[in-house]
Amino acid sequence: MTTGTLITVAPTGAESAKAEVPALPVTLDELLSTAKECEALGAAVIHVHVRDDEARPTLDQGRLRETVAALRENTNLVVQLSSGGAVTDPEADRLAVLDARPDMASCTMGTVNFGDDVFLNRWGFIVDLHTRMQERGIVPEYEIFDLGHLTALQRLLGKYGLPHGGHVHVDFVMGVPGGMPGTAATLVAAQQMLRDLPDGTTFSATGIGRSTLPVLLASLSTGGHLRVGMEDTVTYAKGQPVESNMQLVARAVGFAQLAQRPPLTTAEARQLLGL
Ligand code: KMH
Ligand code: ZN
Repeated sequence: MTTGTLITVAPTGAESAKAEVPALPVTLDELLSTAKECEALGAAVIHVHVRDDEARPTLDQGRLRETVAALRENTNLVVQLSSGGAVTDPEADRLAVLDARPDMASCTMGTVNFGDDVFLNRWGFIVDLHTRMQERGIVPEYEIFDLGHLTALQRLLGKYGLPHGGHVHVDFVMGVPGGMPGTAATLVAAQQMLRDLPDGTTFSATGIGRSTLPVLLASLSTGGHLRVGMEDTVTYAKGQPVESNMQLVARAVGFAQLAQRPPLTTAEARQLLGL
């Protein structure tokens, strides 16, 4: 049965520079006002990367804790911290993200070329993330950058069991240079592979850059959910920079409503995700 649409906003990421993308929310105040406005529009989950005073990506524990607390105080959004960080972040710091006790954290299911860089995710590190989240009652979102990452997820769940809450939710991050392409055909192929995962597994999808709209439309039409935001997309249309995360969330909500799959509330999102 097709449900409403879970909309996740990923407002900041670790890749864009504030100097080049002035609308990027990088301070706690900017993040909070973005979060509140995106929630009012229909987002239910926020995928968070934090920045330091110079707007550089950081995994500083104090900042992560302060951000989780402030989002909880000011919104009902499901708070998902990135354990991916930036490609330069050491494993120990990425694992320590879980100490900030978010509702959810990302868990990338394998290594992928990431433009000119490598986003390294060793098997042993994935196991540590998964099992530590089980112990701490944090719900993972399994990030899938390539089709083989789904096979790794099947292996992970087979060996180490279901995540906290028992529900499996994956996010297809498509169109990264070095990962799977952001096309409808690839999304359908990825979706077919979900058959090898536990019944009821849900997926959201996001397309980087110019693959944003094809992936969004393909996900909606195949029963998937949506992730949007300036982590993934800084161009709204050809030659038109994104003005704000709200602009991207509003567009996603509009498409979801047209598809007769309106946004899930934050309470419905918690139920879906097993929180
Ligand atoms: N910044 C990328 C290297 C995640 O948040 O878990 C990794 C990333 C995935 O954004
Ligand atoms: Zn991220």
